[in-house]
Amino acid sequence: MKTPAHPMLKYLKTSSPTGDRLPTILCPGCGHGQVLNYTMYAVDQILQAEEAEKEQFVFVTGVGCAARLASQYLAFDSIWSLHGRTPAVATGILMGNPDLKVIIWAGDGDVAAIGGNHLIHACRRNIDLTVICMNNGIYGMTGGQVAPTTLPGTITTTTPYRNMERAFDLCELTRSAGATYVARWTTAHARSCVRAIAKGIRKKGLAFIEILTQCPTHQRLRASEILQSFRETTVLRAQYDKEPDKYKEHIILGEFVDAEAPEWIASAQDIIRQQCGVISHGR
Ligand SMILES: Cc1ncc(C[n+]2csc(CCOP(=O)(O)OP(=O)(O)O)c2C)c(N)n1
Repeated sequence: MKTPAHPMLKYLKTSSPTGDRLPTILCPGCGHGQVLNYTMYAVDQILQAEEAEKEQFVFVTGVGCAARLASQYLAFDSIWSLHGRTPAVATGILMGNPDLKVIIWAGDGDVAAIGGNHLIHACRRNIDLTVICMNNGIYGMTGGQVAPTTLPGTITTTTPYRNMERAFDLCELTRSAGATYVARWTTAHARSCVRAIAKGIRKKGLAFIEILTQCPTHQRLRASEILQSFRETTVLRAQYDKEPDKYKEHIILGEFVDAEAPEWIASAQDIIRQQCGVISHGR
């Protein structure tokens, strides 16, 4: 019997500039492919509900394994842009056409190390972007080096004796910088990821969704072992709030912000309208 095609294949290109669309360049067991899948399910929900058209979606990526997912594989408008500069490129796209649904797919190194400054200012301005950070806790593409998200004590290729630095809590960082939707899940929480991404896309403002992903190649563990550890080392926010002492070593998952605040592009458009009376953004 013929295996039915995966329902999200309809959103992938039938061929890529480098040849066949599949398999992807990702290593076996990499969690980034799961994030691609979860994002497509969220986009599919929005398209099925006729809340947006396919042509309104634009994917922006920088550099890294996570960044390779969009232009090579997606049958959506996309741009493979500059390392860490995705919020700046995405802001330009939205200024040109504020009706677009702009989604950034970024690695933790991309958006929190070289791009950390761009990220916090995009949050502060509350720009209508959905930033999906695939956090594998290292620089995957360049060989597993330590990142600002690497947990203390972790052995990486550049911290062979152990990482002595503290890690950024990206949800705390983006919350305090002004993002109006912030959530954290892992690749082991498929439905929650899809729900959070769909909510982020619907949010008029900056949505930051951190998804902890596995890198079996550099973490030197099987994907199944890392997924199991995601279940064991994390706790839902509601549970943590009830028993904070019990879960003080755990990573907290859930929604941290779901708020409303003036959105930067809309405010800029208001000023242009007041000053010039007309706005044309090419539609
Ligand atoms: C300006 C610049 N600096 C550094 C690099 C080298 N570099 C390529 S990808 C990368 C980080 C990738 O890590 P991450 O963003 O976490 O993505 P992953 O590969 O883990 O998905 C770095 C430092 C580069 N390509 N360009």
